[in-house]
Amino acid sequence: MNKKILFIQPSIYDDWGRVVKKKKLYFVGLAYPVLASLLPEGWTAEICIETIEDIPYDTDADVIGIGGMGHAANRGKDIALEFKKRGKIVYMGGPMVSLVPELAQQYCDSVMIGDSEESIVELCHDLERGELKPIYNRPITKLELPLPRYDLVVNKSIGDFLPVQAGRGCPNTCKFCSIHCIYRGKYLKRPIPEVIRDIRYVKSLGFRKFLLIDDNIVADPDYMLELCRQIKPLKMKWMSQCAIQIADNEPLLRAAADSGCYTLSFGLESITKSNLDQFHKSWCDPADYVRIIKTVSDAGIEVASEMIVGADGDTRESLLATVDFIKHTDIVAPKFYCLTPIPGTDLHEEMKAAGKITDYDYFQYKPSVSVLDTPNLNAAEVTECYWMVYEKLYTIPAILRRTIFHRRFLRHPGRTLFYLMVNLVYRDQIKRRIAPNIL
Ligand code: B12
Repeated sequence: MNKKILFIQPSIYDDWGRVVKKKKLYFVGLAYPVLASLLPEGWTAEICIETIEDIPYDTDADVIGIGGMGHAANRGKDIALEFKKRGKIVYMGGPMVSLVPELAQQYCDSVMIGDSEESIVELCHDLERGELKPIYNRPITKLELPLPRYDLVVNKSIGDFLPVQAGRGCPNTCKFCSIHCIYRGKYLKRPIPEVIRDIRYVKSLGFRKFLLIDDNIVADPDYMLELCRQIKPLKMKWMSQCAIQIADNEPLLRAAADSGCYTLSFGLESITKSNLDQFHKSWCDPADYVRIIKTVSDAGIEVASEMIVGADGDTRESLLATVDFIKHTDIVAPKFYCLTPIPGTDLHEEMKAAGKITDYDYFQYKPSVSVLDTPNLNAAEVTECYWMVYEKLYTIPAILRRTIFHRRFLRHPGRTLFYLMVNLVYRDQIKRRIAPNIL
């Protein structure tokens, strides 16, 4: 028996309904290399990344798997329908689909909710017997994985790093976060030797950098410390995202920098304390942000930031103050998202009950368009403020101040030039009204 799965990572639509295409995709997801590594005997896999490749609608694959984070699900559903028209068996999975499985079911034969390591094996066996189930939902309790099938993506037009995962989930309970919603505080860690095995393999493929795609690598500081110790001798460079607590753990911060960590992205969300309280993130104090950012940056790690526009306490003035705040810190790549009531999150329930959601077409939700009326700004005004903040932060003088006119240029010219490039890409996307991301 020879069966084949074609995994498709959909692109997104721009505001004019065109599929966004790029020459190069910098961040490759890990889902498909992991799922492909788990297929039972007799099954082969192919991965198509639509942002950089054409979709082979005339494929000889027996079954099509379609994922897509956030608003990529919207493109994903259209691809699913195209394949259905051609008589293919189509199933969907991934974070957005997991949150609204009933919606996804309208476009495909089967839906996978959450972790799919066990579900994918079950699906293959069911297909062999011709007994596909409409829903697969098998959360995993142990995170032990074979070597991901990086070979299926390395020859594509991708960046100079590959994704590696050490842990999944996050113990924090931020009200807006899909991860809290999917994992409900569950935090799974892989055995460190397994993670090191993956990093060694990434290195053997000729990559000198990796992206640790964990949701919050500092969730277990002892684990992270040991992981950093074991990464150090591999002489790799890496970046990740985590909670700001790392700034107050000097040995951990040093170990991370020593092991090659050169960028950490922090969800700062807001400089208004009441907004953080609204998000169930009261353990963060904006009064401490300047010190935290400086501590991390002084340790030799660049700080990228993720913040939210459209919290209850936001006004035009508070958002202008946010712009000013960022300009006076060492943040090298500031990013923003309109507060979005992702279905399944506590935020969604609260906003729905309060009648503040202006649009329930979930697959259309995107970070650049607000669907929430707030006490001071209506949804359209929030969207306008989102672009205003970006326009003000991504002027050429502001970009140069963050990069080649910043003291970091003398210490780390190579990585500063990389961030100059990232900032210019973001600037271009802002001009074209595409939410900044080096996809
Ligand atoms: C790396 C990453 C990115 C990279 C891109 C990676 C890529 N090209 O795929 C970048 C930085 C570009 C990015 C962008 C965005 N991201 Co992102 N990203 C991640 C991150 C950190 C890791 C993804 C990953 O590889 N995980 C590891 C794999 C193994 O896990 P997984 O993807 O969940 O897959 C498992 C299951 O979900 C399932 N599965 C996944 N896909 C599929 C597909 C099929 C067919 C099946 C059957 C199963 C299945 O099987 C896997 C194994 O169990 C996740 C957080 C996370 N923990 O996943 C956020 C995350 C996926 N991103 C998120 C968001 C919101 C975005 C953005 C919208 C942010 C923005 N404003 O720009 C954009 C959207 C970009 C787009 N759609 O084009 C949200 C998704 C929310 C949602 N409801 O869908 C997440 C969950 C972060 C969060 N805390 O909320 N992202």
